[in-house]
Parts: sequence; structure tokens; C-alpha cells
Amino acid sequence: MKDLLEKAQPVVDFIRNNDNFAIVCHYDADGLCAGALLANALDRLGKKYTITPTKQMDSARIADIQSKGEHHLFADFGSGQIPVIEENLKSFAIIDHHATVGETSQPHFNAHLVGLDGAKEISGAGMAYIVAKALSPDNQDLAALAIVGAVGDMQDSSGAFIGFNRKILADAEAAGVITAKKDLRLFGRHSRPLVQFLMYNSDPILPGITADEGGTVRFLNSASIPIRQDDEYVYYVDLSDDLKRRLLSALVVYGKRNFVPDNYLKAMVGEVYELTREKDKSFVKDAKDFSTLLNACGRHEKGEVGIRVAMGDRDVYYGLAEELLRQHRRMLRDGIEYAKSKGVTDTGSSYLLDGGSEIKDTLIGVIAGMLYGAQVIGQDKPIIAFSMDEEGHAKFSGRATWRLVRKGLHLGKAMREAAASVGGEGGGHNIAAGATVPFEKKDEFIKSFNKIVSVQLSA
Ligand SMILES: [Mn+2]
Repeated sequence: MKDLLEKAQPVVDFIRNNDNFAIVCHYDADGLCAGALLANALDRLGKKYTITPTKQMDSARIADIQSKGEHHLFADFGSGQIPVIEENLKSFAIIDHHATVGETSQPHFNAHLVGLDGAKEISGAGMAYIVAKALSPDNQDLAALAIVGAVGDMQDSSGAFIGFNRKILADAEAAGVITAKKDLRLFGRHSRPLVQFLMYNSDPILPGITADEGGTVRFLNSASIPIRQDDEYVYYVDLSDDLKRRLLSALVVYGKRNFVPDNYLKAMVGEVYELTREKDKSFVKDAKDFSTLLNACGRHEKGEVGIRVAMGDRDVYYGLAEELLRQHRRMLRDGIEYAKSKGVTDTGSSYLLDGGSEIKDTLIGVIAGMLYGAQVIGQDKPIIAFSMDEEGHAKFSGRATWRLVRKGLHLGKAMREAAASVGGEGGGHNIAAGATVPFEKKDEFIKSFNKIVSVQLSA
């Protein structure tokens, strides 16, 4: 840590020697945490700043950013945009963990340039935290935001943080703002009643539980886990250790029966991170819930709401953020209802869902996968769903079940080959993949995809 605090010094000097900053941060959970972290640190120094979450940096965006302040501070963003930043801004510093494109003589604090793996062991918020700590040891409490940011970037996906994130975790624990423990790592431990907690988790998809309220109730009943107690809904965190273990083993048995691979089931349990100072059962108590809340803000172009929440608002902005999450869940539910009523077509080797203009292209993949859970479609073939994206392309998302993967299906390969055959692009994992193809070529794409899938499944 000491070595890195020294390497952050050019950015620290940049902050100390200037005022009237424009913080520009990425719009996802990690970026919002990085921006909020710097904003809190600047507040403590009595510096003036604006803060702008952003998705990309084209010429219109840069003009807007230019006008936001005298000295620009990029957070979780900027290393990949150095040429355009150099060309348009006079005074700036970059704090980032993404890959670097180009060079600059201005302060540039990037994970990869200081010997850290920015993909796995430190997030943008983590880099911002090092800067904050170098500014003042009193900023150690801000480590909580670095934890939320790293979880948002899924740097705990192996089951726990690795590398430098563990040092940040130690700081957060020492400051008394985070506790880590081993538990079920699903969204909503604190913030969703048990039934919603299980049925809205879509990774892994569990047919008869995912998106299936009745099925989830039956599953909980058969495991003798209470859904309500004293007229109140039971949350996962309300369960005794004994009931938690019972729920976990019931989930594992259920997953195995549905061919979910062992490593996947194992990864459901791991380290969870709780913010000690936050209220129980709020969306900001658990780092995963918190990052999901922030991602909902970013995705709905309400990054500034997320920043307020990350900076500490638990009032109006917190309420707005909660509403965005509810809206997200409503959109999932509506999408499933739409698929149920309008129907899914059986095209031979796959199911097809035409999202039309009803389902957002960013949600259609999740909804397609949930159709297995809701048993709208059988588990015998993959599903592909499409809608038109902003550029007028047909955007396809494919989902499968573990049962099909075990039989030889690889959606990523099928999507890549089928898309290439019609002049599009595709790829992804065995169980979830996507492709973007010219809209007028969509039928040709489906034909080609079906042919590839039938070969994969007959091998
Ligand atoms: Mn990031």
C-alpha cells in the first residue's frame, strides 16, 4: 500500500494545488463509487467541484465536459480515451483501471501502470480510494465505496476478493465500515423477501424457481422454510444459521437435478461484504445489493442519483434509486408477460422470441433466460430473442439450460458462426451469448444458427 500511496502522489498534488474541479466518472456502479469517493474527499478539503457520470466520450460529450470545471478529474474512465482528452482539455488527471490507449504527461494513475491487474484485483473505485488515502489517512472510511465498486465490477466472482482488493478490504474492516463473512452470494439477501429473493435471481436459472412465484413458494414449503412470520415477510438475513444451511442444501440439490455444474453451485457461497453503518434490510447494507442499486441508476441514465446515494444520501435520492430498481423489476415482469401472451415461436432447433418494440434490447437476454424458469418454454432447445437496437440492427440474445450445455451446446460458438455468415458479429459463453446482425438478414441468421445448433446437439 505504501508504495502505491507514493505512486498516487502526482494526482494528490494535482488535487491539492488546484480548485474548481470537474469530476468525470464512468456511469456503472464502480464508476459512480469512484466519482462519489473523490467527491467526498474533495468535500473534506473544502474544494469546489462538479460531478458528471458518462457512458462514452464523443465530440458532443467532450464539449459538455469541458464546460463543467477548470481542472478535470477522470475516475474509472479516461485511460482508454487519452487522445481525445489530450486534444480537448488543458488540465486533467486520470484515475482508472481500464486498459490504456495513448500517453499523457499529465497525472495518470492507472492500475496496469503501477503493477496491478485492473481486471481482477482492483476497481476504479479502488484506485480512487488509494488517492483519497494518500490525501489523508482520515479518508480510510471511504474504503467501503471501493468495496462496493469492486463488487459492481464482479471482482469477487471467484468467491472472494483477490490481490490488492484484499488490502482495501483490510482497510475497510480496520475503519469499521465493512464486515466480511461467508454466506450465500445472491442479490437481495438484505433487500428482498425470500420469495422475490429466489425468483428474481437469474444466475443460475432454476426452472420452477426463477420467475415462478408459485414454484418458489412450493420449493420453500418443501424445504420447510417459512415465508412469513408474525405477519411479516421473512428475508434471507432473518433466517437462523440452521435454516440458512437448509435453504442452501435444498438449492444445491435442486441445481444438481437441473445439471447446474458443481463449480457454479459452489460459487453461490463465498464472501459477502456488509456495510456496518447502514440500516439492516436496506439496499445499501450489502455490497452486492448496493452495487445493483447503483447499476440500475446508471442504466436508466440517472447516474447523478446514484452518485448522491454513494456519497451518503439516504433520503430523497435513495428513494429515487429504489424506485429505479422497482422499475427494472417491473420491466422484467412485463417482458415475461409479453412473451407469455404473444408467444414464443418454435423454429425447429430453437425457440424464438420477437421482442418487437416492447422489450428493451438491454433486457431481452435476461428475459429470454427467465422464460425457462417460468416454464414458458421447454428445456429441450435454446432460445434466441431479438429486438432492434439504437442503430437499427437486429440484436440477438441467446440463452440455454445447463442440461443442453451438457449435451454439447455452445451458444457462443453458434452465435459467432451464424453471425459471421450474414455479415454480423457474435459470440459469448456456452450458456449465454449474443449477436448483432443487419436487420434484413435476421431470418437468414436464424436459419444458420439452427443448423449449427442441431449439429452441436447431435454430436
Ligand atoms: Mn470499473
